[in-house]
Amino acid sequence: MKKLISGLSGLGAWASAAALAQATPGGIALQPAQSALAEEVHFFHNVILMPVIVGISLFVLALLLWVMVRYNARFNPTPRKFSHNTLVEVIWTGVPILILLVIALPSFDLLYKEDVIPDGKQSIGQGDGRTTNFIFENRFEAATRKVARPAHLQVFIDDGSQMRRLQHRVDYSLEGFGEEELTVSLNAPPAAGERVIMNGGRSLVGPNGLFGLFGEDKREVALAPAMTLKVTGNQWNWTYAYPEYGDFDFISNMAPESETTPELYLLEVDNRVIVPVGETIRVTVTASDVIHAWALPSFAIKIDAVPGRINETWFKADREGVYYGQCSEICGIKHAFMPIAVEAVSVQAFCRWIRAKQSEFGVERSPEELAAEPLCGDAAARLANAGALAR
Ligand SMILES: [Cu+2]
Repeated sequence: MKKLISGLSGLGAWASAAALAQATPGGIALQPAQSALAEEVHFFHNVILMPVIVGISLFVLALLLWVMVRYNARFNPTPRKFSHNTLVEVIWTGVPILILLVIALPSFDLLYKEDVIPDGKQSIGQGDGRTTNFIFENRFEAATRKVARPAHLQVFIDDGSQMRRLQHRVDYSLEGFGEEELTVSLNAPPAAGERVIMNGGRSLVGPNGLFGLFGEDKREVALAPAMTLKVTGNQWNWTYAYPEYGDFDFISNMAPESETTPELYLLEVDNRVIVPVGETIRVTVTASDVIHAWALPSFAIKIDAVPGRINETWFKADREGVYYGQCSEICGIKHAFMPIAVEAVSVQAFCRWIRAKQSEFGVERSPEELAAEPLCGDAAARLANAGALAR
């Protein structure tokens, strides 16, 4: 246990973090979804794919039984000899095309969301008890990605302890679509100390409820990545690098059986990947020897790690905790022994961990480089003032 703890020494994170998602003995269902994108994947599976599959299977089974019973030699001694039926042939060609369209359209949408890194952005306004108009800067790298519909802008009030989502037309109105600045006019001014969080972007992830027939519309604007995690598959472990934080890297090996629990054996590692909760993480994936695959079922991520090539995907952990996955491309004799463990912690804890790793690896950072670090830049300044950040 001592060796395991050393990776996170001083953070106390090892023992306290809850396992939120892992493979379980005998499990056949999908692991619980732990991000909006994974929820959307599950929605697609449960509401569209499974009913279609079950329906087709039962229909074909019924046809088979009907043919076997009604048209066997005993019940049908003199069979008819026709070989064509235009109507039936049109139906059995046309209906499968329609079924494929019903499956394909939402699945292309999902593939796009998994593959394309979202570029949503956040503008934050401070309440003072009087101001009702807040500006969302409608500027994106690609002009075509401007917020163009009310659904692409989500407005929240953050009172310091919780975020409350506001409703378009009920709580606020919008002006300036297609322009560089969108004005959010709230019906009631936020109190002093409250913040107005405006998330805008064209990439909406999460189940849409299918017109309210299957639950509520839970789509949220996917924000652009706050940071990048570089993953390299090796025979038989993973290397994780943090390019924006001095590019230190470390190897994550499977924890030996004697140092973990029976439930987590083959899933636990000696050095977990630490990421901030609630932030979009860009993941770049490659390999050093043969093809591996970095897979985290609870985030609906499975992406090949190919030597000489960089693949890219993203995820956002909504809750603090540990998420387990496994290499998912047979890569050699110890393929089953290169698990993945991602631990999502608060931004403050993440930045403390980054600082600890930087000093452990002797990463030299100028004050400017530290200040420019995503998420931790401001925290670094506060660290210098306050000594240490409370978790
Ligand atoms: Cu592998």
